[in-house]
Amino acid sequence: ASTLAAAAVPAAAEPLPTSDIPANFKPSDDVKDFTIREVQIPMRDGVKLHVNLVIPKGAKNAPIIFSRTPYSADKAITGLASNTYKLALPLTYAELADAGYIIAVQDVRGRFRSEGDYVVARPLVGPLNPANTDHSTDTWDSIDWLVKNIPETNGKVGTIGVSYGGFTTLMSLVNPHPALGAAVPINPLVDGWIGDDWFHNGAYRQSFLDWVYRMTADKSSKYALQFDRYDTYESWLSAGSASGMAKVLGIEEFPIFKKAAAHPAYDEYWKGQALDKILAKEPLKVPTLHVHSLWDQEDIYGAPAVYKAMEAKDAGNGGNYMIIGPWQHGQSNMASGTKLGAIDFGSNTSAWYRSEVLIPFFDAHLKNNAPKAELAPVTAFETGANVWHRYDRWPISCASGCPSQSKPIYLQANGALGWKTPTARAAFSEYVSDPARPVTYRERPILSTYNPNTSWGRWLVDDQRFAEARPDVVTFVSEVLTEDVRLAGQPIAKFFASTSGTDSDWVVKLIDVYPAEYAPAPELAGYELAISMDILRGRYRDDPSKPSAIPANKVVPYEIKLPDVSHRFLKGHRIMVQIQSSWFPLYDRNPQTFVPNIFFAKPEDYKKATQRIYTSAQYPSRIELPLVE
Ligand code: PG9
Repeated sequence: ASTLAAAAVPAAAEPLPTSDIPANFKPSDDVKDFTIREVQIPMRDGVKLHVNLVIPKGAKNAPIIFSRTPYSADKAITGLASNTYKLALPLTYAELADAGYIIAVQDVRGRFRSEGDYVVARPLVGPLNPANTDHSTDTWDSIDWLVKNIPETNGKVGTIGVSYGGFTTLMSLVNPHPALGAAVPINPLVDGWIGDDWFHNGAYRQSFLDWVYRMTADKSSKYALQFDRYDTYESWLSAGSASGMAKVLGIEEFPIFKKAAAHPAYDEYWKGQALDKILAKEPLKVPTLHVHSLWDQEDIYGAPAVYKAMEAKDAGNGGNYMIIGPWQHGQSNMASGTKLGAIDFGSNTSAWYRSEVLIPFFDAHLKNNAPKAELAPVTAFETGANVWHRYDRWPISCASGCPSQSKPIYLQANGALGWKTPTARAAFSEYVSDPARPVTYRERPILSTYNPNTSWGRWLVDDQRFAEARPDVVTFVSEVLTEDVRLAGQPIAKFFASTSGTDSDWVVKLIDVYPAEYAPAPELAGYELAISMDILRGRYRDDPSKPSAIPANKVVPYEIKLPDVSHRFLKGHRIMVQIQSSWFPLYDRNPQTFVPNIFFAKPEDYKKATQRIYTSAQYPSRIELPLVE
């Protein structure tokens, strides 16, 4: 007993510590397969930008993969405490580190640990940016520093990023640093007015107020938006207009909201920063792999648009590539690509793209003595058939100048859809669009975009039967197909419509209707899978830069260029088109009365309207389908 008692009492010579936290401790890197180096890189104006570097142990002559993000360079290397980069890094970075690359992630100017002012998607120096730095100069200065200060590198850099990061990746191509050897813009923001994050053909994507709040209320996204309802449908309806909601949220003075509200039309503010237009003027110096997602709920316009713009500069097929996959926004690089919502692709399409296309592409252009990558100029997954195709161009089918020619499918009387030109003398389908009961873009409840339970990323593959059932949605459907119908390119809706109002939105959806009995997946019987859909704000029908009232009760022609498709309607399926006049609350409501600026429409401006979609010989409404014979 006396020995035990002696052991329990600390030796008198050792005083109890005043703190359990050691004064100097550095975690051992010995057990890790990477080291982290944090650097502050000075830009030409003295502002320092923060970079986290993940360097595989023993790296020598390693190329650098460089990303620039507004969403936190620290969060981009999430599992710092792990011992292997496989656990420490998100999917793509882990695979690239495993393939021998150094990963460098930078906080863009003014966000998180970088100094300077943050301007959302800061335009290039010029009329829209009075400063003397932009993403092009910041990338140039960073790459210059990295290749001179990281001893483990071979001096070659590749840029990569998703969405906003896709935008910064494209910016790296403007006056590129000579060490930039390859770029992979994924689902980039390219044109915020035509078809990416902020508007689609003039209709405002008000759900993005969520993003505005999170990204510009402070430097580090401390504040998350709280709506007063779980089902935000109610919140949006009672707020009235987009500016009404901005007021409710207390963000109507946020500069990025004010800029959108001050530029509702496609004016120089939007044209001057559209990256497809900008890159069309640049020489193609850096091999680029554009990554496009067919069901991209945020930036469905950007990748094919900028691919097409740069293709004009790629006469010798020197380096403009695209891959098109069956993905939601970012799914190619951040998640499994086996399924999207209820739709199964039969294999992990995103893992395949990363191992067979992405890494070989970077290797070929960035590694010393690497073999050439045997990549097709365009690699496209064909949904419906679930197969990959190697193409030497895109699109495969169009009105003229493509290997195949597009073909119209006509909206017919009595809700039919077919290849024959309509013969009816006077025919139309009619519905009443009531702004007090707008058509929702998905079934309620509609959660805020960044609600932790949101399935926002999957909404483009939602079953459209809920919409078909509404009296304010008109539907046209083909006979059951007796053979496959293959599409590869851009469908264009050309239709004739009238409204009793003086302004109107038009939403057109191209849908694959599954067979009434479907043995491969019985729960998908009758599923209405939209493969391409978009909205047009009617006031911009003639000129996106100059809105004009729609003449009430007159037949007016409209055209909507729908998102690109790579799809096979299988034998036994049917082709469907749905048309409606609201897509709420993702898009703000059109008051259906012409007002100077819809952001500031008053409650009394919102009026019911009677809409007619014409299906006659005189007014043959149709979708030009990029048919591959
Ligand atoms: N689509 C997002 C975004 C980019 C640019 C501006 C606003 C939003 C994104 O995922 O980064």
